[in-house]
Amino acid sequence: MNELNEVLTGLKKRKKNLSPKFLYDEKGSELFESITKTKAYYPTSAETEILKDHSAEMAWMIGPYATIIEPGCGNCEKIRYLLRKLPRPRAYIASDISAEILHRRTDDLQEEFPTIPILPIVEDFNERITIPFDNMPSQGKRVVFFPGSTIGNLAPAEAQKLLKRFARSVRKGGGLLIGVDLKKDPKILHRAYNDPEGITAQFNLNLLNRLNRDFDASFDLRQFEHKSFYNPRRSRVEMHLVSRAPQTVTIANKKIRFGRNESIHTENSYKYTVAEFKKLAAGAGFTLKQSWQDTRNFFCVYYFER
Ligand code: AVI
Repeated sequence: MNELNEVLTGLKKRKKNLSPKFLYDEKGSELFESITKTKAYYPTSAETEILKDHSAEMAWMIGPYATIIEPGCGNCEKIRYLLRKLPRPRAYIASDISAEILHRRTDDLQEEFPTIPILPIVEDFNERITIPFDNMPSQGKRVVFFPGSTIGNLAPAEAQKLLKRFARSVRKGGGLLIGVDLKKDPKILHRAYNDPEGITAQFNLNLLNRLNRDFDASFDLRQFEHKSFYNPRRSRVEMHLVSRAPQTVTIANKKIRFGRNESIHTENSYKYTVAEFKKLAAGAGFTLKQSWQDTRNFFCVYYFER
């Protein structure tokens, strides 16, 4: 299905929804980066604290000559903590869909780590995970590094499919170092997805700007409101855009009607206890070797092996 049809299909449903991938145009990616710097959005600072404090142990568990694969590396920031501690890594393979940013970030990394081969690959990890020199023999482990609780943006069944793809990529004996947000007091979750500066609201509403630009839509951003809340029954934070009034919007000449308070569901962010995530990963063939949490127990980094 092309993207316009995907958008129209989502908006014609009784419960309107859009894929969270539409949140990340250039402006959306910038806004997401700003979210990670707010005080309210704890996952980034909590995960960074864990990586800073425990990367030596993580590196020791991974061992020498490892090939590290980071699907969707974004700004390639967090891998630095691991690369500083890994004994003689064989390569760091970083993939992302945005070629320009990827090459800029991996050039900087190569300068910082001149002895480690850094290999950028432009691709969408939801479609494939390419490993260069796949058939060359190697001594060390293959390890997928997947921080940021990106796995939480997929429903559990989809998340498990992706974990299975990771398991195939790292082969038997390979590892998975993954950061996943923990269940916690809903008040803390609520604040993280409704930051007082209003950056998450801008991030969510920017999706409508994108539809206006890329799909010839007629959304008036003032007529929609950001709404985000924890749904305890589904163990997820939901993000919605709520229509402030009855209105009709056109997208590529198709009319979409909105009732007052009708919402477009734009993202889910699933939260897991350690036991729940361990079980999800076990279903993909991974065994938990170690896990680390920040001092507030908000976030968890897990090391699994296949
Ligand atoms: C990218 N992802 C892990 C973020 C999250 O927390 O689910 C996206 C996000 N949405 C709103 N704030 C941050």
